[in-house]
Amino acid sequence: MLKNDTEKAVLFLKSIKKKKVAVVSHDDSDGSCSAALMIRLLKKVGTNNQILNFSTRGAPSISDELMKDILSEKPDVVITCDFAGGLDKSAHVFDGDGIKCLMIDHHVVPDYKFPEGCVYLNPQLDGKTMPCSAFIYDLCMRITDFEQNLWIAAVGTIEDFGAAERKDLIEKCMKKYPELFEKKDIDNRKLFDTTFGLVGKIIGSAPSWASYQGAELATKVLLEIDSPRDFLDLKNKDVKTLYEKYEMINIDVKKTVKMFDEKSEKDGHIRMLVMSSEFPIKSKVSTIISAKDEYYKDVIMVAEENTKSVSISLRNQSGDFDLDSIIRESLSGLEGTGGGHKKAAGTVVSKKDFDVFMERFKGKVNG
Ligand SMILES: [Mn+2]
Repeated sequence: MLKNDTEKAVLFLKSIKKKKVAVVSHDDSDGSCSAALMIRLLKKVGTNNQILNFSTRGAPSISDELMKDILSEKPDVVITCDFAGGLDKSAHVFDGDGIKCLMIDHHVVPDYKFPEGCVYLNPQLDGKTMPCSAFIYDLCMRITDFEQNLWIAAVGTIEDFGAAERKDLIEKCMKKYPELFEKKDIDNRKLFDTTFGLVGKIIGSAPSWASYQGAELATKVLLEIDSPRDFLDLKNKDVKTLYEKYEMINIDVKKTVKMFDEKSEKDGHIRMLVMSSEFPIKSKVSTIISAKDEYYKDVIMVAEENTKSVSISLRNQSGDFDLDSIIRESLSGLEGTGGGHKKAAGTVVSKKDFDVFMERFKGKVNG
């Protein structure tokens, strides 16, 4: 049985000195914020460390290619943040190379078999759900005075739809930067539309135009800038680039959301649109759609056809359906991968198995 050993994690982090550290994070906002917090902690409490950031590459796991790139840097320590796929397998690879591992995630905990000595933390092991950046912020606060980085945790929390889970953190951030919150409302959907919410939107759009390198740039920016006010004045060259691209992608996202309103097909509780864009905007689009009142109870599916597969982003805001398990069950024996959270998940299914997958999925949702 896995258990959270926070003390062990604290000791692990405090003992990193004169080491080469690879921080590997999910290629989304919560991942970039988690990595930035982790690196800021290591810079504050560590001495003479060399720290690298790697982002996952389209899948929430360490792909063979990414593993090769990490190992070629010969790190002493690897810290993973905010992704769950095959974590224990990756840990065994690192362990075999004599690399020490700390793995922090907040997704559903699979039946992991970690090597001895690998430290794994997940709020779900304590029966709690919250974004990874909020969880990492708490961990950092146990180690040092870390409050100046609260805004980064708040950005990741809002982007991961976790405001209700971490009301305390968001309210503190509101008190610190009152002028950036036009509405003092804890409703996550309203938080997106505040000036503060724009920071996360800009950070979150980076992987859409530059995939994992975009996520790595987002982390870099969060290390260069010390407050949301400095971020939003766009004086930093990288932030300016991020902002200009964000605006471009936003046009495509708005178009697709409108298309969903007009052209999506309804089948029982399911509402689906097949879209196409030069940017990977599916999950952004499905998040926006599921936040609308009229789709609250629906299972939203935003799909895109690739050469050999169909990839789908799924949302169910009401929580009536456990998307993570419905997807996993529907994929059983088929060529495809997928999963995520109860209310937000994704899958990539081989074209030859797509019809079978959809039939099973509809059966489970519509009964
Ligand atoms: Mn994430």
